[in-house]
Amino acid sequence: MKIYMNGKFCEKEDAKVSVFDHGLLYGDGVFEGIRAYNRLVFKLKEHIVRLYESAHTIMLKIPLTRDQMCKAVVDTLKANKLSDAYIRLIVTRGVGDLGLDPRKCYGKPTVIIITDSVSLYPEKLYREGMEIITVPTVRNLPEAVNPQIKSLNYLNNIMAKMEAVNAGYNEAIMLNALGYVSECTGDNIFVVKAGHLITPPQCMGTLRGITRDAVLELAEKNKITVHEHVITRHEVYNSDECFLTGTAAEIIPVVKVDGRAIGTGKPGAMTADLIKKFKAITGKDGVKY
Ligand code: PXG
Repeated sequence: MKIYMNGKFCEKEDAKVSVFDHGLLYGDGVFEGIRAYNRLVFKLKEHIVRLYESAHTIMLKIPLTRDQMCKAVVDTLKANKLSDAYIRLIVTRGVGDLGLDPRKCYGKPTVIIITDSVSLYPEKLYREGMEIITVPTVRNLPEAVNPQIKSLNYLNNIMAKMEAVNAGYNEAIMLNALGYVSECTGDNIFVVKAGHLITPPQCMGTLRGITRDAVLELAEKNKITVHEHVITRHEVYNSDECFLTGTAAEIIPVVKVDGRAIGTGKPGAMTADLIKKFKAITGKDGVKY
């Protein structure tokens, strides 16, 4: 396996960062998770835009232009001869000293690109739907660490993930500090009610997921009415269908939330249709390599 590290390729065993890297010391950095299907990188430009926007907010100057970064992603896929892959793009503040001060990193961020196989939820969950719960850990306040920043500091989500796993579930709903549904630990959430598609807006502390955007685009093309508005657990429990979206998970049906069956308790028709339509675009849209 060839890993891209600061402009060079190295073997997995040699792909190491310094113990003084502020990505390790403080989670000071940003990342993206991207997919390639059949030699097409899905929504590459959108992921690169989100990466650079996250970096801009934390005042991290990435030492490559956006075009150079796209090329580095493609070069890494080619070097690994992968036609289908999960791509992890990481940019840290770089090597500094033991203080917080990012100026000590001397403007030399660490850029890493890892390409690997994707780890999906078990196939059975896509067929039968998954059961999720709401967990106590709430989403970060936008005025503290804004959830739009895809930063290397994922403790908020990891705490929520642990609560889900400890209770025997794969994924969990995180509420925001006001108690409204925000998203899941690594996926966005949608519900279907009376033929309309509903998902929480970004102001709920919801990451603007690339898969979420792709589903909204698909809905628009297929004349499905979409509402981005506040939802409570009550709306989720009483929805006709529910599903999650994410780069790794794609679209996965949810059939039970906090012990309440959603709709018929089976994956819904609109969810199945969107899964089909989503699969069709991943096989044909994207940056070719
Ligand atoms: N919300 C959060 C908090 C995420 O981290 C998504 C939604 C989905 O966004 P995209 O753009 O992928 O449609 C994410 C991204 C994991 C894992 O191991 C998940 C993500 C990132 C890194 C790891 O579950 N999800």
